[in-house]
Amino acid sequence: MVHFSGEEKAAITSLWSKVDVEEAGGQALGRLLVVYPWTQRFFDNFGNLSSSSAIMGNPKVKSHGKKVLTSFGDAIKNLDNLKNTFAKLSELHCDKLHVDPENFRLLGNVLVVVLASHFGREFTPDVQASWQKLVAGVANALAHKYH
Ligand code: HNI
Repeated sequence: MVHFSGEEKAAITSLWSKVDVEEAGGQALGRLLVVYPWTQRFFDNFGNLSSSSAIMGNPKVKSHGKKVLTSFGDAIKNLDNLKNTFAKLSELHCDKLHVDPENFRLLGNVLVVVLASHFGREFTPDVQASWQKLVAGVANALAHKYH
């Protein structure tokens, strides 16, 4: 199980307090769909995904991205307990949605890119390392119930 030091927790929480969840969530999910187009097949009810500008401007992508990133906020409140926190969502993504867990890792990495481009020099190597650990922890927790 991942363990976060006090410094890592502080780095994660302090950046998180400045994240615009709607904006960053929409960017992260949108970029996932653009950069890894095979992920679009899970969202065939989202309407127009025919080009990168259609994807980035799609209101369903934005609102679902916000939902996903809001759920990351629960991770940040439960850094010592990610597995239990994501147990229900793991079951949902496995049994109902059939999302390959590799996609959780892709989304986590895209989120790190979005944060880096938004925060620039404030996103220091130490802050990045803490966030990489977080997104890996969330991806593992979401994959935990797969069988
Ligand atoms: Ni995901 C629904 C959280 C990654 C495909 N997802 C949700 C919901 C949450 C959520 C919260 C809403 C659940 C509900 O309605 O009860 N998803 C997360 C988190 C990650 C993630 C925290 C982080 C890595 N989901 C992904 C990925 C994919 C994905 C990578 C596909 C590539 N998720 C879905 C789909 C739904 C979904 C599909 C249902 C969407 C809908 O409403 O039709």
